[in-house]
Amino acid sequence: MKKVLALFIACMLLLSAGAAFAADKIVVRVAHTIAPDSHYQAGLEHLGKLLDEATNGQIELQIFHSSQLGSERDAIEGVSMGTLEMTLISSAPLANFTNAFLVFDLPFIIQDRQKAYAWMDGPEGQKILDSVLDKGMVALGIWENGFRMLTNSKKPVLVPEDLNGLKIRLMENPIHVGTFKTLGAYPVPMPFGELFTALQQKTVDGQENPLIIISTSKFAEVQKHLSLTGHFYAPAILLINKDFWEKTLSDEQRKSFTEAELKARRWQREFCIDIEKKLVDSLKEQGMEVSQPDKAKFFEAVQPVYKEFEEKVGKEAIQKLIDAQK
Ligand code: EAX
Repeated sequence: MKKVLALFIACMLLLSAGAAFAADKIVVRVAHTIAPDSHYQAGLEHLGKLLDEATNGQIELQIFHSSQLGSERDAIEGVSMGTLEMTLISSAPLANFTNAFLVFDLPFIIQDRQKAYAWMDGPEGQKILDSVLDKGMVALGIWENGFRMLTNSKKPVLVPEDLNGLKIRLMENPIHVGTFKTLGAYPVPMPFGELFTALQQKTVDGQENPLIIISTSKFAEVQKHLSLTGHFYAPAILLINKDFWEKTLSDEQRKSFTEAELKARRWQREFCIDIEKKLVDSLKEQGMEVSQPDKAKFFEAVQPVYKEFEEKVGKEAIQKLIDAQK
C-alpha cells in the first residue's frame, strides 16, 4: 500500500512538473508566404534556434510557410488583432496600413545595399518601424526579401517598351502598380499564394520577385524569360503583436528576443547575399533564358513615378534615403 501511494505521489509530482513546464513555455507562431527552402524560412529557423538557446527552451518559434495561414495582408491583420503572434512580410503590403514604408517602394531608390542596411537599422529606420505601434504591432527589424527581377512567359524584356501590354502580377502596393503602369504594362495586384496558378493558367504573363523566390517557388516551370531588372528593393519586416510583446513576454524574455532578432537579421541578410550569387546559373539550368536589360532606360522611364508619389511618400523622406547612400 505504501509503495502504491509513493508511486502515486511520484506520478503526481511528475505530472505537475510537466504542466508547469508546459505553462512556462511560450509558443510564437510566425507566418510567411513563401517556400520552406526560402530565405525567410532559413532566417526564421535561425531566430528560433537563437531564442531556444537564449531562453533555455522557454520560447518556441513555430513557423508556418507557404501562405498556410493566409496572405501577407491576412498575416498583418492577424498580428494587428492578436490572432497571430508574428509574421515576416515584404514591406509593400503595409501600404494598406501606413504610409511610412512607401519610401522603400520607389523604383531604384536603393542602390547601395550595405549603406541602406545601416540606414534601416538606425534612427531613420526606427521612425518607420514605429509607425505600426498604433496598429497594435511592434516592428522588430528590417530583414531582407531582395532586389526584384522580372519574369514572363512571352518574350525577353530588355527595354521598357518590351513590357507594353504584358500582364504583370504585383504586390498590393500603389507605387508598384503605378510604376508598372508608367512602364506600359498591365498591372495585376494579387496575393503571392495565388501566383503560381495564375502564371500556370496564364491569367497573367509575368511577375517580379527576388531570384531566391523565383527559384524556390519553381517559377521556371511556368516562366521562360528572366530579366535582371532589380527595379524594386523589397525589405522584409518582422512584425509581432504589441500586447503579446509587452504583456506575455517578461522583461528578460523581451531582452533575449531583441538580441536574438538582431543576430538573426544580420545572419539572414548574409544568407541572402551568399545564395544570390549562385541563383542566376541555377535558374538557367532550370531552363530560363536570362537577359540583362538596359537599366538606364528603365531608370529614366520610371522618373514620373517619383513625381506622382512625392507628396504621399514625403519629399524629405525620399531625399534622406537617397543621401544616406551617397
Ligand atoms: O514577401 O508577394 C510577394 O511577391 C513577396 O515577395 C513575397 O510574398 C514575400
